Amino acid sequence: MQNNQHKFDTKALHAGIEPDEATGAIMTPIYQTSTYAQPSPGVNKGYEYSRTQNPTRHALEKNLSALENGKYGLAFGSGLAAIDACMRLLKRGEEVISTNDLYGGSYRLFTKVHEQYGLKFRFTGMQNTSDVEALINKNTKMIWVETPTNPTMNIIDIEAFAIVAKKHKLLLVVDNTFASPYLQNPLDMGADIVMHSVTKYIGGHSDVVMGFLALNDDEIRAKLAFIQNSVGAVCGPMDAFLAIRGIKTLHLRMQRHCENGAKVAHWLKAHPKVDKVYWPGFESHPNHEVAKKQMRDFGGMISFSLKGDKMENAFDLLSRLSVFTLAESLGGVESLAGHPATMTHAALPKTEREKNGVTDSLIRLSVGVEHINDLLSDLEQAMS
Ligand code: P1T
Repeated sequence: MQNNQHKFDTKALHAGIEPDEATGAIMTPIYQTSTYAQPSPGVNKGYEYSRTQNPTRHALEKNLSALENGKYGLAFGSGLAAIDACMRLLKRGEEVISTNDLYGGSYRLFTKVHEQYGLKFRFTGMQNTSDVEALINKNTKMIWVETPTNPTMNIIDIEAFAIVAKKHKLLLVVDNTFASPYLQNPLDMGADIVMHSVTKYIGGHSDVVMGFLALNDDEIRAKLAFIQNSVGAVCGPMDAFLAIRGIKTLHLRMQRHCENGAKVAHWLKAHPKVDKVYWPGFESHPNHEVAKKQMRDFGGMISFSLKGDKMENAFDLLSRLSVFTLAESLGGVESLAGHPATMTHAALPKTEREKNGVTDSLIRLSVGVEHINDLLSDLEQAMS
């Protein structure tokens, strides 16, 4: 069923997914093959070698690009592999302006890998377009936006930066991992490429590491497919199958993530031991209006700090949790808690992370789909 005019919930199940031609199997088969028989040289059924094309991966790419309202999709071996492919669109000496509050692994890839090969990264808050415009020079080629940001949940105005990018002929790439395509579709707001760590909400079951790019431009698609095939940054067919299966319930899971997220955020805000709560659904959030404009709901990611900002208090709380699991990652059905300063954002120098609010007591929650009463009681007992 290819009809991309369907609503999100219908597309999640059906876009790009056809019953198997050979058997009628409803579920896309796992084409666990590296190669394909050719009747004669140069004659094939569209598949030659699985680094270049694989039918299970292809079905996932069609499905997920439809959810981002994109013409094309490319699935990678991880979120970072997808980000890396975007950077390989650029040449030595060219520059990227990126939000300064972003996943620590993205920061590490930019500063420790791509700077070595001659790319230059300029980091800024991205709360105003004028701060970004002040950094644009003749070498600037890309604006890298992550929104909501990891872990302090800043919201960046995608439409406003799409206008800046068009004006200066820059590529606008949006890391949409925290929102998922259910909450936000950056291509509709003028972004050139949308990037996902499929590992998170899209896969949804903490059983796959995968990345994804969706886009509309034919030329950029050809360049990215060339890079992906040349570098070999592809996901395997089994993982593509698991992602397809996960996506079938993305809309249902996201509804509960948002519902539980709102309740946990309000509960934390009222707690006497909690200092700051970072969640874009609060009217007091500095970018609440932008969040309302570009997101359909506010998601299940929340960060909070403790009064006194002591690392040992954060560690103590984290070790007492039992329904929330202390672990890296996010977006799975089960609730996770993390300590960004020593876990996901350990790659950032202390001064940099503290400037962005990643203080010693900051705790990040990925609120799952369990019963809300169990989540709140768990937090209550861990706090006391
Ligand atoms: O882990 P991987 O699939 O390679 O995705 C990297 C990535 C990219 N962008 C964002 C916003 C992310 O949050 C991540 C991965 N993040 C974690 C593992 C984490 O716990 O924050």
